[in-house]
Amino acid sequence: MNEFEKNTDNCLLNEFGVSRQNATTHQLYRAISKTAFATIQSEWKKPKNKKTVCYFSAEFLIGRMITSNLLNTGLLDECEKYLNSVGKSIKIFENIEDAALGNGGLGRLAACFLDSAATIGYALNGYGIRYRYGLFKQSFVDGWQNETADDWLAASDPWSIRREDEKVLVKFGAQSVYAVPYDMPVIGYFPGNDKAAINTLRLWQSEPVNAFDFTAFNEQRYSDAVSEKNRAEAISAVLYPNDEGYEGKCLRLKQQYFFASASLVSILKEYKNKFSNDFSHFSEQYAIQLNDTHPTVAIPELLRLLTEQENLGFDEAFEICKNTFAYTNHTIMAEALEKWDVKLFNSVLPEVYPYVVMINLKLKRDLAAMGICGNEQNQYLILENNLVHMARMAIYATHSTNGVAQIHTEILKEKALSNWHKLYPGRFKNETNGITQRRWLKLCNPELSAFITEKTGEGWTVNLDEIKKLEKYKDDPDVLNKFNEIKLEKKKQLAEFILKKEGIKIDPTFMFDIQIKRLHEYKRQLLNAFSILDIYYGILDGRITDFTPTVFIFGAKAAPGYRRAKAIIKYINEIAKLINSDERVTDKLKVVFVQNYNVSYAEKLIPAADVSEQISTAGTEASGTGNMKFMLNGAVTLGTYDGANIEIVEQAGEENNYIFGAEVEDIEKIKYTYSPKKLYDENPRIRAVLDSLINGTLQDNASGCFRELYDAILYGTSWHKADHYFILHDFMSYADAKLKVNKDYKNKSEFSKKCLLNVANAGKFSSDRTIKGYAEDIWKI
Ligand code: 26Q
Repeated sequence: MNEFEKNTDNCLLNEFGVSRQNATTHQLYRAISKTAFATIQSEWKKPKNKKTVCYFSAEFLIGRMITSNLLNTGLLDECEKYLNSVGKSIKIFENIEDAALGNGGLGRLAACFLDSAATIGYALNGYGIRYRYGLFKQSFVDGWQNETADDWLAASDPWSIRREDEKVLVKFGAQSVYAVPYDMPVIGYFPGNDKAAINTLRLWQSEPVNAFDFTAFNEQRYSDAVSEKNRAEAISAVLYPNDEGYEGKCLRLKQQYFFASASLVSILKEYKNKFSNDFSHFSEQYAIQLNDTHPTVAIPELLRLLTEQENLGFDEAFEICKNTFAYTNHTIMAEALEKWDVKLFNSVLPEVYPYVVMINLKLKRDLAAMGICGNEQNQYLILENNLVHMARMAIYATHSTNGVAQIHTEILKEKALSNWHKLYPGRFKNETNGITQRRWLKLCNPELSAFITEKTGEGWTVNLDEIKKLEKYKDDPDVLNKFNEIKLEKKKQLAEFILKKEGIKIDPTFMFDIQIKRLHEYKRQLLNAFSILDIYYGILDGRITDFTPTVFIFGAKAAPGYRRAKAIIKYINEIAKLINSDERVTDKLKVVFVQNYNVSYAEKLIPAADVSEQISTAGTEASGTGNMKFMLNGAVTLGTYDGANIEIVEQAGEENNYIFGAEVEDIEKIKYTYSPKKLYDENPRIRAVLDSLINGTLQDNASGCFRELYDAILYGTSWHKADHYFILHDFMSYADAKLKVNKDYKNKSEFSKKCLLNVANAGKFSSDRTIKGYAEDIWKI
C-alpha cells in the first residue's frame, strides 16, 4: 500500500470508523481531501521574500475543488486507483456541491487567476467573502425559473482552515462584528513544474461579538437574545445574485466594507511584523488589485487606517494608496457602474465617509491645477449629485486602470472614460482575459488532453503556446479522424449526463450548438431563440432542406429580480416544448435548456460543443471568457465582433469561425435612426418569429411577460428605445451565418480542420499569459 492509500484509510478509520469498502461518498470526499491537504501542508504558508499581490474580489467562482486540487498535486491517478479498488471512480464526487461564490465571468476569472499565479509561482493571495449561501440553485417549474438556497457547506469544507487567532473586529458605526478568516490553499500545478507555489484564498466570515444576550433571554425576550447574532451573520449570508444590474443596498455596501477592511487589517499586521512602523516600503511589498469597483471602499479605508492608527499624514497615506492599488474594470455600460447614495454611505460607514470627502477635495485641487474648474469638474467628482461614484474613486486614487479585452479598453479610453483618459493617459492598460487550461482542458477533457500531449508533448499544461504544434496536423486525416472521435465521445458523455439530469434524450450524432452564460438582454439569448424558431418554420414550410440535425443547448441563470430575463427563460422553454414534441422535426431539431448551469456543468458542456454561441450586441460584452473555453476544446465560434471574440478570430482566422452582425461602428451610425418596426413590417420571417410572442403559439400562462418582450422590441420602454440590443437588426445576418455553419458541418474533415485550428491557436487565451501581463505592466513583479 502506498502513502496515499494508507493515509486515506487511516483518515476514514479515525474520523468515521469506516473502511474504504463501506465509506459513503461524503466520507470518501472528506478523507481524500484531508489526505491530499496533508501532503501540501508543509509547503503552505512558507514566507515568500517578494512582493505579494492581494487580489480583492467580492466573488471567487471556484467550482469543484477536489478534482483540481488532486490534479495539481499530482494525486489524481492515485486517487482514481484508490476508488477503483472499491469499484468506484472519481465520478462519485459529481454529487459534491460546487463552491459557487460568484455570479459568472468576473468571479470565474478570479478563480482562474488564482490557479495561474500559483502555477507560475507568484505570491498572489485572494481576499473575499465566505458566503454562507452561494449563487442560488435553479430548477424549472412549468418552464419558469425557480430559485432555492445553495447550501454549499452541507458536505463540510475540508479545504478550508478556520484561523480563529487571526479574526478581526470590523465596525460599522454602532455595530461591530468579527471577521473570521477561513484560509484555503491555492495549489499551483506541480507535476513537472518546479516553479509552482501554494498561495492562499482567504475568505472572511461574519460573526457576532456576543453570540447570545443572556439578560434578554432571562427577560423572555427570545428573539432579542439572538438578534446580534442574526444581524452579524447576515453580512456574509448570501452572494448578491445580480451581475451588471446596479442595486444600491445597504447590506451590499456592508459586505464590501466588511471584507475590504478585514483584509487590510490583516495585511497591515503582516507588514508590521516585518517593517514595524516604517511604511515607506509598503507599496514595494504589496500590490492590491481591485476586481471591479466592488472592493473600492478599501481605498478610503486604507487611508483611514494609515492616518488614524499609524499616524501618517494624509498626503503620505494617499501616495501609498495610489502606489498600492490598481483597478480592473469589467463593464462598459455606464448604468452598471457602482454609485452609492451619500446619505446611505455616510450612515453605514460614518468613520470612512470623511476620507471619501478628503479624496474628493484632493481631486478638486488636482483638477484646478490642471486648469479644470467650476462645472467642468463635475464629470470627475467622486461626490456629485449626492452620490459616491466608486469607479471615479478607483481611477483617481490608484496608479492603474485596466480593461479586459482590446476592444473593451479602447471603448473605455475613447468613450466610457475618455475624460479620465485625457487626464491620465498613462494609467490605462489592457489585459485581455484568459482561462486556465488545467481546469478548462486537462481536467474537463482528459481525452483531448491525452491526444494533444501525444502529438505535442506535455508542455502545453504550463505553456499553452506550445499547443500551436498541433497546427501541422491540420491536413492529416488520421489526426482529424481521431479529433472527431474524441468530440463524439464527449458528446455521448454529455448526452448521458443530460438524460440523467434533465430526463431529455439527445442524439450524440447531432451537431451540438451551445449558449451558456448568465441570462442578459445584451447577451441576446433571445436572438438565438428567434433563430431556432425561424429554422423550425423553415424546415416545416420547405424553405430549409438538407438541414444537419442539431441540438441547441442553453444554460443560464437569471437574476431573481430581473423580470425580463426570466421571461426569456420561459420563452425558450416553451420553444423547446413546441419543437421537441413535434414529430415532424424529431430527426432534425432538439432544444434543451439545462437546469442549474454552473462551473461543473460547464466542464461537461464545453468539451461536447461543435458551435459556441457568442452573440452579444457589438460593444456590450467586455471580454467574455466562455468563448475561450469553447475555442480551446475545439468548437467554432458563431459570434459578433465583440469583446475577446475579436482576438479569438484574430488568432484562429476568420475563415475558421462564423462572424456576423453589426460592428461597434455600424451601431454608432444607426443608433438614432434604427427602426425595428420597419424590419418587422417588411420581413415576414422576422414577423413570424416575433409574433410567436403574442399570437398564442407559445404560452406564458397569461402573465403578459411575452407581450412585454414583444413591445420592448417593437416600441421600447420608458427607459430604453425599441430593440435596444439590435436583435432584429442582426437577425438575418445571424440566421444566414447559422445556416452556413450547418452546411459546412456536413464536410466532416473540413469542419474538423477548423476546430483543430481553433485549438492550435488558443495559446494566447491562457490566464497564465494574462497574469504575467498584470505582473509586468501593473504589479511590477
Ligand atoms: C454590483 C452591484 C450590486 C450587486 C451586484 C453587482 C455586480 C455583481 C457582479 C456587478 C457585476 C458583477 C459581475 C460582472 C461580470 O461578471 N462581468 C464580466 O466579467 C468578465 C471577466 O472580465 C468578462 O469576461 C465579461 O465580459 C463581463 O460581463
